[in-house]
Amino acid sequence: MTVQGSRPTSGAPATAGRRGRRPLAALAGLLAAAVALGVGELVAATIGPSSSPVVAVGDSAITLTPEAVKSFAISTFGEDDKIALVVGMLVVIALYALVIGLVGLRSRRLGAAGIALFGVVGVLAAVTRPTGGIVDGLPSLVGVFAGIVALLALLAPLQTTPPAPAAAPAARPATPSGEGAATRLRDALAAGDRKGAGMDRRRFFLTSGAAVGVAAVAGGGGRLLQQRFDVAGDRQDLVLPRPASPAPVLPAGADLSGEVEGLTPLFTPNREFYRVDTAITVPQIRPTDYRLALTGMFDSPRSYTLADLFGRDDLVERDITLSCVSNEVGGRLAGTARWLGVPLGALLRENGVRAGSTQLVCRSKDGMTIGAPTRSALEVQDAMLALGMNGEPLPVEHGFPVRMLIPGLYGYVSACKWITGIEATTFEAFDPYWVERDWAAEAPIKVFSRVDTPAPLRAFPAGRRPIAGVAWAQTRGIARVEVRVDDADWVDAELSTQVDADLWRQWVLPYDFTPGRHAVTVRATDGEGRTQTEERARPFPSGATGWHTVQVVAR
Ligand SMILES: Nc1nc2c(c(=O)[nH]1)N[C@H]1C(S)=C(S)[C@@H](COP(=O)(O)O)O[C@H]1N2
Ligand SMILES: [Mo]
Repeated sequence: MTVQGSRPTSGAPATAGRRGRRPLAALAGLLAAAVALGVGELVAATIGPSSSPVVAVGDSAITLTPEAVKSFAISTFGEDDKIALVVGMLVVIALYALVIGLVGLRSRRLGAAGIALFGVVGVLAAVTRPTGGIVDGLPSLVGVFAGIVALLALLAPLQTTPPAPAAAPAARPATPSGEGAATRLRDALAAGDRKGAGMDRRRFFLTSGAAVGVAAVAGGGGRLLQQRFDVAGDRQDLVLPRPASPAPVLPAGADLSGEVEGLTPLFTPNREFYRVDTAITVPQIRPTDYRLALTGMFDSPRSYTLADLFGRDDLVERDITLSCVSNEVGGRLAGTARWLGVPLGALLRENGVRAGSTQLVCRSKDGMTIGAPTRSALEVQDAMLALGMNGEPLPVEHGFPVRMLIPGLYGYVSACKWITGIEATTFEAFDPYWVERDWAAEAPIKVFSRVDTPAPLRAFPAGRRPIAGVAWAQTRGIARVEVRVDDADWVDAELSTQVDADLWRQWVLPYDFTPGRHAVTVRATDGEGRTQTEERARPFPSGATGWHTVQVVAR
C-alpha cells in the first residue's frame, strides 16, 4: 500500500469526486425506491392492502411463477413461502434501484424513466389481479411519482456542475502532467465547484435524511392504517351457532399421541394447522359484508349472508382431515380439525342444482377459482361450507368467514377459502386456477402414510421404542399399516381406533432396535384394499406417491 497512491496528485480531485458520487447516486436510487414504496403503502391504506405495490407485484409473481418453482418454494419455505417471496422481491427492487441511481447520475431523464417503469409494473400488477380495479393502480402511480421527485431531489446535489465540463476532465488520461492538472483545475473552478468534486454533500445528506423520513413515516403509517381492514376483531365478536348434529363422541383409543412421544395428535390445533394459498395479504371479509352468491346451473339460485348461514337449522359438526396435493412423501401438509358448517348437498339441492352440472367453480374474495366435482359436493357425506374450526370461527388464514370442505379430495379441488361464489357449470366450460396450470382437474386423495417417530438421524438409545406415525385416505379410511425395518419382513402396526373414514389414523409398532443405523419404511392400505405403491411420483399433477422411509440411528 502506498500512501501516495491514496492521495492523488493535484489533478485528480474531479475524478475522485466523480467516483465518490457513484455510491451516493446508488444510495439516491435506493432512497427513491424506499420513498416510492412508502408512499405506495400510504395510498394503499385508503384503498386496501392488496393494492399495495409490493403485494400486487408479489401476487402477480405468484400467478406467473411456473409450477415447478412454486412447488420448490412450498417445499423449501413451507408456510414462509410468501415471506421468502417478499424478501426476494425487496432484494430485486433494491438492486434495480441502485442501478437506477447510477443511471440517473448520467441522465436524470433515464433515471426517472427507470422509476416510472417500475411503477408501470406495479400498476399493471395491481389492476390485472383477478379482483383488481383501476383504483388499485393508484398506490403504484402516486408512489412512483413521489419516487421520481425524490430521485431528482437527491441527484441534484450530486450534479452541481454542468455535465459537460465535469465530464471532460474525467475523459482525459489521468497523467500527472502539469498541463492536464492545470486544465482540470481550471475546469473545476469554472464550474464553481469549491470542493472540486462537483457536488454538495451537505445538501445531499439533508435531502437523504428527508427521504428516509418520508419513506419511514409514509410506509410505517401506511402499514398501520392498513390494519383498519383487519377483521380479527369482528371475528372475536362472533358467537358460533350450535350444530343440529354434533360431532360423534370419540371412541376409546382414537388418540394415542398421549402415549407415544412425537406422534402427531388426532386433532391439529388451529395455530399449527398447515396453510397453503396464494394470498400474500390474507383476504379480510367483514361478517356484515359477507355474501355467498350461487350462480349458473341452478333452477332458483340465491345468495346468502353470513347470518343466513349461521341461522340455519341443519348445521353439522364433523371431524375431517384436510390435505394438500403438494404434500411430498413424508410431508406435513395435512391436518385434522373439528369443523362446523352447512351441509353442502342440502344447500345445493335447495337451490335446484341441475343434473347437467359436473363442476362447481368456487370463487374467493382474493380471486382464486377452485373447481370441485358437483357429484362429490352432492354425494360425499359431510361435504360442507365450514364456518367453524376446532370450536372457533374459521381463523382468518383458513378462510374466514366461510370455506368449502369435501372429504376425499385434495384442498386445491375442494377447499376454497374466503369463498364468495359457487357457479354450477361443467368441466368443459371452465378451467379453474390450478387446472390452468396443468394440475389434474379431478384429484381424489391418494392413500398416504408417514413415520413421525423415531425422528430421522437423531440418535437414540438402542432397545425397545415405538415406531409410530399417521396414515390417511379420506372417505375410504385406513384398513392396515405395515412397517419394515431394514430388509426384514413387513410387520403390521397397531392402529388407533377408527373415528370416521374421513380422519387420519395413528399407527404404532413397538420395536427392539439394535445399535446402528436402520431404515424404517411404512406403507398403508385403504378401506378399499388399495396399498400404497412403492413407485415414487412427485406431487405434480395429482399427488405424490411412494413409501416413506426414514434413516434412524440407535446407539
Ligand atoms: N382462496 C383460496 N382457497 C384455497 C387455496 C388458495 O390458494 N386460495 N388453496 C387451496 C389449497 S391448495 C389447499 S391444500 C387448502 C389449504 O387449506 P388451509 O390453508 O386451511 O390448510 O386450501 C385451498 N383453498
Ligand atoms: Mo393444496
